[in-house]
Amino acid sequence: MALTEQQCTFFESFGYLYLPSLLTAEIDWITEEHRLIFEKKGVKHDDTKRSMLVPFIDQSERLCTLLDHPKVLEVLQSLLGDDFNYVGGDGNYYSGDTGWHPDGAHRVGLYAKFHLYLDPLTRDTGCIRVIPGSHLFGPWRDHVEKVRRSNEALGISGRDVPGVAAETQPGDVVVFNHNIYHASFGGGPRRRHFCLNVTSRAKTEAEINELDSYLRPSGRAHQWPGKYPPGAQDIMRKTASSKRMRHLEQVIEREQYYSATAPPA
Ligand SMILES: O=C(O)CCC(=O)C(=O)O
Repeated sequence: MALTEQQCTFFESFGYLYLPSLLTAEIDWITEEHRLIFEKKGVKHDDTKRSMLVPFIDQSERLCTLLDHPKVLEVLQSLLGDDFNYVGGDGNYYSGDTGWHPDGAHRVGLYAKFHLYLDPLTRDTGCIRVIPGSHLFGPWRDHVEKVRRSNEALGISGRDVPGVAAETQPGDVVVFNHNIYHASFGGGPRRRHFCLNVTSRAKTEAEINELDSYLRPSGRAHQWPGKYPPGAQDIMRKTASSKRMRHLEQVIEREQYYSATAPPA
C-alpha cells in the first residue's frame, strides 16, 4: 500500500518516518543474507569498532531484490517519486555509540536513507535517534549544529539531547532525510544494520549538479577509501529487470558521463 498523504507530510515536516513491521515477513532471509555478505567478503567483525561494507545490498542477488519489492517500492515511490534513484548504501556491524551528525546538507533534491536494523533496539541499546525537523535549513539548523559538541556547547551529553528514539524490532524500517541530525547511544558491540540510499530523480541543472557532487568518485557516496571496488554494482545491474533499471539508470548515465569527461591520467 502506498504511504498515506499524512505519512508523506510527516516525512516532509519532521524528516523521518517510522514504519513498524514493514519487512517482518522477510526478516529471516534478509538477516541471513547480511551474514553471508560479510562471510563472503572475509570480514570478521571483532566487536571493537564498526565493520562496514559498501555498497551492500549490491553484493547479494537476493538482497538486490529489495529494490523490486512492492513494500519497499511503495514507500520509496511515495516519498521520492516513481522514478527515484538507488545510489548505494552500507552494511554494518556497529560497535558502541554514534555521535550526532547529518549525512548531508542537500538544498536541492531529496536524499533519503531506508534503514533496517537486524536486532531489537531500544533508546538505551543503540536505536537510531533523530532530531525531528533538523533536516530543514535556517537559523534553527544553525542551533542544532551544536549537538555535535553537546557537552561544551549545551552542557549535556549526546544521549540527553532532546530527540526521538525510534525503538525498532527486526523488520521495522526507519526512513530519514539525509539532512537530519541523527545518532545512537548505548549500542552493544555487534549491532547489525544496512541501508539503501535513494534520491529523487535529478531533473533541473541544479539537481543534476547536486547529484554529481554526491556520486562523483570524490563525492559523499565514495567517502570511504577502498570501498566501491570495480564491479561492486555488477550483481545489482546484471540481474535488474527493466523495472529495477529505472532506479539505476540515472546513476549509470552519470557514471558514463564522468568517465567520458575525466581528465587524462
Ligand atoms: O545506527 C547508528 O549508530 C548510526 C547510523 C548512521 O549514522 C547512519 O546510518 O547514517
